[in-house]
Amino acid sequence: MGDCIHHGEAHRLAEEGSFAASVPTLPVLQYFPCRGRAEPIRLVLSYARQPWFEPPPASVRQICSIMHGEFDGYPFRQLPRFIDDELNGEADFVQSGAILRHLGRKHDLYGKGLVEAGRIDMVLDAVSELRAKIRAVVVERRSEAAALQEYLGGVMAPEEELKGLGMMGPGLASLEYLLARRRYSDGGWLVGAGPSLADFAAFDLASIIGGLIHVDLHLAQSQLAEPLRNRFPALIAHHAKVAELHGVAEYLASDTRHAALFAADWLREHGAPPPPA
Ligand SMILES: N[C@@H](CCC(=O)N[C@@H](CS)C(=O)NCC(=O)O)C(=O)O
Repeated sequence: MGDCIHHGEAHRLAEEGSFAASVPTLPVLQYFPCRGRAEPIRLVLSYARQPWFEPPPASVRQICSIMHGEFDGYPFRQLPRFIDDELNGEADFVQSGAILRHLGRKHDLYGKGLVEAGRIDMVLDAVSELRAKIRAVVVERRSEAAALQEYLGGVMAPEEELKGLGMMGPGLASLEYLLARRRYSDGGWLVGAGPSLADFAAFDLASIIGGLIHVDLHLAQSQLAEPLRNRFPALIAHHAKVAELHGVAEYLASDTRHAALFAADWLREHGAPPPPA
């Protein structure tokens, strides 16, 4: 598929060999060496057969230091940042949702017409809220038993139970409902006749919760995997369908995919050097 996929021990670096020559023509994705908020972006790039470049971890530490002391390129002081290789360098974005939507518009993954685009936005925002809920369990509450139980009884409650709960916002049953009832798609996708941004975002969420692709299962993920499979069969089938897409399947099987789930883990371990004086 291209330079974003490699098989071997180390990731290739900008400074090395023939890859160096190709870097100026590749879009750059600045992020931590983990899946995190960049993963749906990587999935979309893979599906679009668009190779990309990611700075190596040592450079990411430097980038963190710059981003904390410099608004230029980092107006909101966080990653991911995505610099497209086209559009005269004007397409230089932060905010994971903005980057994803840019790629959706560019690669025709944002539905057909205003109605589908609006539905895709609905799903993207709901997935973003659901992502915050699993992150709170795994990162903030360190997968403690009480947090997992609350999550299983709330966010992971089956449809009929969820309807009777006081929990605010979406549960996984909300996505299950859209898929199982073919609410916005007859083709097994979330919205429309083919894959869209909504599918890549939902795929990533299910991967986080169920540890469905990699073997690097955190305790939390392994405890949630079984109920995920039993309670949300349409979401599981959808996950398998996205995993089989050309480009995506190659990316998932490659060494390019980071094992770590959340940026917070990397940041805790490696931190950032202080901003330049
Ligand atoms: N709303 C932003 C949030 C970005 C965000 O939370 N970035 C975190 C990593 S996932 C970060 O850069 N943390 C390092 C820091 O704040 O210094 C987005 O979606 O891009």
